[in-house]
Amino acid sequence: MNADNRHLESKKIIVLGGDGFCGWPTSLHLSNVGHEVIIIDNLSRRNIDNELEAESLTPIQPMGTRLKVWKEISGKEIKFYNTDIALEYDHFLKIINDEKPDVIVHFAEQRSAPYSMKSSKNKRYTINNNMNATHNVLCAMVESGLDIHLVHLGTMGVYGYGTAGMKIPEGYLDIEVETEAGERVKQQILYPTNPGSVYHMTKSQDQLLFQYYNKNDRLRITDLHQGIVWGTNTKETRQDERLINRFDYDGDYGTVLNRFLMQAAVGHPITVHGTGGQTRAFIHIQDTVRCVQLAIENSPSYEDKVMIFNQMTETHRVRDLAMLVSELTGGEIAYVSNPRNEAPENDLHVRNDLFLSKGLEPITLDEGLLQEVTNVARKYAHRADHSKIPATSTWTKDQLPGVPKEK
Ligand code: NAD
Ligand code: USQ
Repeated sequence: MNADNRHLESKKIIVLGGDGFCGWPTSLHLSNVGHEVIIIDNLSRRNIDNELEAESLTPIQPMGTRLKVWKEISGKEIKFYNTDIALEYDHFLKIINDEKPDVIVHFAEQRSAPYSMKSSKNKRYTINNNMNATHNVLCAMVESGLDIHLVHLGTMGVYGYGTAGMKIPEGYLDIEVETEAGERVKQQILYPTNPGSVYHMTKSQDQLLFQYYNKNDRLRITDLHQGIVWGTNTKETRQDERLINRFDYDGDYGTVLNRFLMQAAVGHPITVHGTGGQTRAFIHIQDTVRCVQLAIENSPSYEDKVMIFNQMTETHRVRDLAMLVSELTGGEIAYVSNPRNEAPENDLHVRNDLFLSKGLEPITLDEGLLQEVTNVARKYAHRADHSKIPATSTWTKDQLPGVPKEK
């Protein structure tokens, strides 16, 4: 028996957002290890590419081709519904009632912080889409009356990055309060959120929805507080070029490490925001799919509170990543002014004992970086549109209300 299906009991799993960067390789992995997988996606991410006139560096195929190739290669069928879970509640509920899943994995949110900060329209879209998507999932779970385990992809960004040197716990903070009678009483609370963008704020709100529905309707929920995902392919997406995963590099959707790798590969300066003193949490896409599998296999029971895992494997300072990529490739580093409103320097220490205790064996930067540069960034460099690289979405606009313009 291979390590991936050691504990396998086949389940019916609906993957919301299964066409996206994390959702597609996760769907293939869960199908490969023997689960029945159904994807729901409204293809909004592909439409946003059209809107931004930006494309994945890798040549991703239409959903129909992806599923046909997977069937040819694995013999396994993945069903697909094109539905907007934020806007088409009745259709979504009908799918849940018809399919009767054991598990729902929820990736289906607008996930770019810069995109969420571009304009009022983008802020409102991100709030409407993400809040309604998550709330509709919870309502449908209750209304169906089915016993479904929800696994949601949250973010490390809900914690904020000013933790005064302490290790960020997995979701909950132990506190002590003083009662009227002067006694000290211990309590556990959700770690106070400190989001850094409208997008990150939706993930903070998601946490409250989960806490409420867990308390009121005893829903079984796992929330995965994921760090920045890097890398492109997994064991499954590597099997045929037509299964390739997306690779975002544009100023809105490209995440920092993949952007640096791509920039170095195409001869663009590596764009460090500010001093690059920001420290963030990271995880490779192969570990993402493995973590989701582990979360499914370790489902909470009715008595449990919302189970929260920190889904990250390493922390790095942005300028250190830039230097690492530069040493590996000879790429030049450019320190550019920071379009975001964020702390210029921060330390970050994170607990991730839960996944390690469940058997996660993390892929480290040392193992995967060079392979990523050679097999993906350099291979598809000819598809890059250099005009899409600069990050142009600013967090605060020049003139703040009530603040006099500087002379
Ligand atoms: P993505 O944009 O590539 O994928 C999200 C998918 O959800 C897309 O295919 C999109 O079409 C779909 N979707 C969005 N709204 C929908 C709706 N209303 N109805 C149906 N489908 C909808 O994003 P990703 O990088 O795969 O991220 C997936 C999840 O993981 C997100 O919730 C994100 O917040 C979280 N996450 C991502 C990262 C990262 O580095 N990529 C890190 C931490 C957490
Ligand atoms: N940065 C640069 N140069 C760049 C791009 C980014 O220095 O060219 C800096 C940013 O200023 C920021 C850091 O790198 O300080 C991370 O930026 P990012 O775009 O890689 O990550 P972020 O906006 O936080 O969002 C990404 C995903 C989001 C997920 C989050 C996890 O898009 O969906 O929730 O990572 S976390 O950061 O842990 O909250």
